[in-house]
Formats: sequence, C-alpha cells, structure tokens
Amino acid sequence: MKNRHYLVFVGLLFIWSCGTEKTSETSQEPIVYKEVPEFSADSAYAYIQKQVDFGPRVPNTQGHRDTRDWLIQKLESFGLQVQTQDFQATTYDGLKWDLSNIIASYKPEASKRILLAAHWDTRRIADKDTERIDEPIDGANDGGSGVGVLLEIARIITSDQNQPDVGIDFILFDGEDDGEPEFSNIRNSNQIWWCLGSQHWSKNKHQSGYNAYYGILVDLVGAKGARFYKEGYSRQYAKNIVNKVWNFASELGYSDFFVMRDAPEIIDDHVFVNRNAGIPMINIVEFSPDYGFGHYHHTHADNMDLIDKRSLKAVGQTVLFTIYQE
Ligand code: AHN
Ligand code: ZN
Repeated sequence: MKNRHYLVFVGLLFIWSCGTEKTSETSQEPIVYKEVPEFSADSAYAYIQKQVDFGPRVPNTQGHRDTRDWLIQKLESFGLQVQTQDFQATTYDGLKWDLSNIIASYKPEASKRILLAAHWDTRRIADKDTERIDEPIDGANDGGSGVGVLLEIARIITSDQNQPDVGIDFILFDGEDDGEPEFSNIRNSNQIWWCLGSQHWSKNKHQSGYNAYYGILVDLVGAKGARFYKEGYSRQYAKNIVNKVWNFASELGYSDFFVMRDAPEIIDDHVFVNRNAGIPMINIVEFSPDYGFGHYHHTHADNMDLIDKRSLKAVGQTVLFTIYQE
C-alpha cells in the first residue's frame, strides 16, 4: 500500500515536470483539429447489403445495371452533381463489356479538391476457391465495402451542418476486378486487364484539365480483422499522404487497423490515377506483407458474413477526419 502511494506520487511529479517543461521551454502551439461528424458503420453496412442484394455486379448482367442505376440515384439524392462515363472495354478473353464510371461532385466550384475512389464491379469467377470456381462472388468486401464507406461519407458531408471546406469528387470505378484468372496462362501482352475503369478515366477525365490535391482509394476495407499496411505504390507516389492518414488513424485510436508497417506494391486503381492522371493517390487496402490478400479474396467467403462494422468504422472515420482537416 505504502509502495503504491509512493509510485503515484513519483508518477505525478514526473507528469508535473514534463508539463512544466513543455510550457516553459517550447512555444509549440497545440494541434487543434477541426470537428468531425460521426461516421455511421450501420449505415455503411446497409449500403453494402443493398449492393449484395442486387446480386453480383458483373458487367453486362442485370445486377450490374440495377446497381449502376441505384448508385446514381443515391448520389443524386444526396444533392451531389453526378456524371457517368459510359464506355466499352475488351476483357482478357475478348468480351466487349459495357462499363460505367460514376463521378459525384461535392462543392463543384471549389478549386482545392480531394478525390475519393472505390471500385463498384465484382469478380465474375471465384478462382481462388475450391468450389463453384466458375460462379461469380457476392463481393461484399471486394466491391461492396469501398462503395459502402464512400456512400456513407457522401451522405454525411451533404447532410451534416458541419461541412468540409474542400471540394470532393467521388469516383466509383467500374471493371476493376476482371484480371486474368489464377489458373489461366493468359500473360501474353503487356496489357493489364485489371482496373479497366480507372485506366479509362485516367486517360479520359470527366472534365478536361481536372485535377485534385490528392486521392484516397478504398478497397477491401470491410473484412473482420482487417489490417491496413502502407502499400508500395502509395508510398512511392504519395508518401506524405500515407503518413498523414496513418497518423490520423492512430490519433483516432485505430492503430490496430492502420499498421505502421510497409507492404509491397499491388496493382489497383490508384496506380493508373497516379501514373496517367498525375494525381497522388494512396490505397487503403487489406494486403499483408506476410501473406498478401485475405483468405476470403476471390472466393465465396467474400459475403456479408465477412463484413465487420468495426473495420468499416475505422476506415470511414479516418477518411472522414482527413477530409475535414483540409
Ligand atoms: C492484384 O491482384 C495484384 N490486383 C488486383 C487488386 C484487387 C483485386 N483488388 C480487389 N480485387
Ligand atoms: Zn478483387
């Protein structure tokens, strides 16, 4: 008992001495953050459920067309300025797919802009599964989660009395997830079959001369136990943004999710935004330096049972916080 009192006393002395030292010897201003609304993981979850209920969002299917119409209507209902970019692309096996990138703008008149992106299509096969390999996946996480988080951010910034100062463009890319199957030997050309929507947009922007201060891509952000590492191309093209976002996450108490550790580079939509559009863009993606993508990736385990609101909250609140500080 005596010992403990002593420890408390020494502890207080220590805190007191640190405190006085700080105020007397450094004149550093305390960092004052702008106030940020609450991100609702329940709402983001419902947006994911809605997408999954449309069925797989595989291009040239009814589920894809229905989801496209719903996304446009939803973004318009928030009062955003919505544009779609319809185009045709050829797949690795020679299909002609009708694809649509959906662009929704908040404060279109603002010159300082941030780009938030996710892909909304889903994979037509479950090539990493052991069963029903030729059937399309639900894509609750791969396709659904990024869109769910962005829709919730769009809902908040357009309805809360507290609004961010920057302009924001949401881009939902189509045709991200149709790279060659694991089991195929189509490695013929130097063409990349993934990310058809971002490849198209980055060479044909929705507005000539469009630019953004930086971009954040969210992909595979809703799985239970998700961990986000500092992905290679994000570090290569936008190191400061990666560090800023990871530090914000840590300040918000999400350092279990946003791990201060590097991961290798992966091909994803941000690569084309960086390379072709010249906009520094990071990727918040579940990709481990130890084992790569999660066990569910491109399997039928990527369904609603995989989705955990805690992961959605960590990512959604961190991205929301980031845009409110600009
Ligand atoms: C690779 O498989 C290397 N890139 C595709 C990234 C991806 C697929 N994200 C979601 N699905
Ligand atoms: Zn995928």
